[in-house]
Amino acid sequence: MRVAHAIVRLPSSALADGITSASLGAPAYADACRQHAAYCDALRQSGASVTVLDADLRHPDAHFVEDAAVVVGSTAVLTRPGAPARRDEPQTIRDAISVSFSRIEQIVAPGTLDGGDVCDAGDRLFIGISQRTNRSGAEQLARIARGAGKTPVLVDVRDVAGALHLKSAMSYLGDGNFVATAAIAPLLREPPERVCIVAPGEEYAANCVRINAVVLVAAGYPHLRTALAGAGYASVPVDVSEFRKMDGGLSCLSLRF
Ligand code: CIR
Repeated sequence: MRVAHAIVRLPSSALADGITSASLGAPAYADACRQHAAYCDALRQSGASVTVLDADLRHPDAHFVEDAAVVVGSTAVLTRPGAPARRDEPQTIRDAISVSFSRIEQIVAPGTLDGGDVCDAGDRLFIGISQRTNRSGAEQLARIARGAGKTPVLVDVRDVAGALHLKSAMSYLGDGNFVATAAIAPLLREPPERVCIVAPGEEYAANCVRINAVVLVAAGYPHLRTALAGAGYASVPVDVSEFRKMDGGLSCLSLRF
């Protein structure tokens, strides 16, 4: 699918106050800003126009915009994040989304859903049930997916090591091909030749993003880049190490459509 646009949000100077389970130290704001700017450049160089929203000082995780909204065909869905501290973030992105989408749906209580648990794979929409997304939220999104002509595939990732979200451990490259960690791959039920399993130690890189002709990959994971090249995909490394300290992956820094 062609990616024409991306919405991002500048990092909050309070980003270190966000939620994290990582023990990698506190992120440095200046470094995070530099990495974020380079990330935006990579999106632009891949052919996307980028809308940059102001930092949100009230929500230290709000630059992880992917969690606040999901695009399903021509519908945008405002989520209901599973972490109470992030619950108001979708409303802060509504105006930016309204510029591009006339049809906006909303996940409602008791449902919770984080966009990081949603992986668009063409005619299928993978939806993770996770620490953040519950069954009600997943089923609400599944109904919207069916209405958009997509088949929802629910995947329970609560026992998958290292998977805060579904997409912490897998990505869709297009053309029927996936990247996944060894832990999540069996749950996807895809033909093995369709799944590039990341090397041990490169699990973080399973969260990558295909943008038109290239795949953006977290910097520092050479085995995955070699595997992608072997499968015919050009890749571009993007350093997101400051965001990793807050459990963020490469995909969660943008909402793409
Ligand atoms: C959180 O725990 O919600 C944030 N600190 C990280 C969210 C990362 N989102 C994502 O991978 N989709």
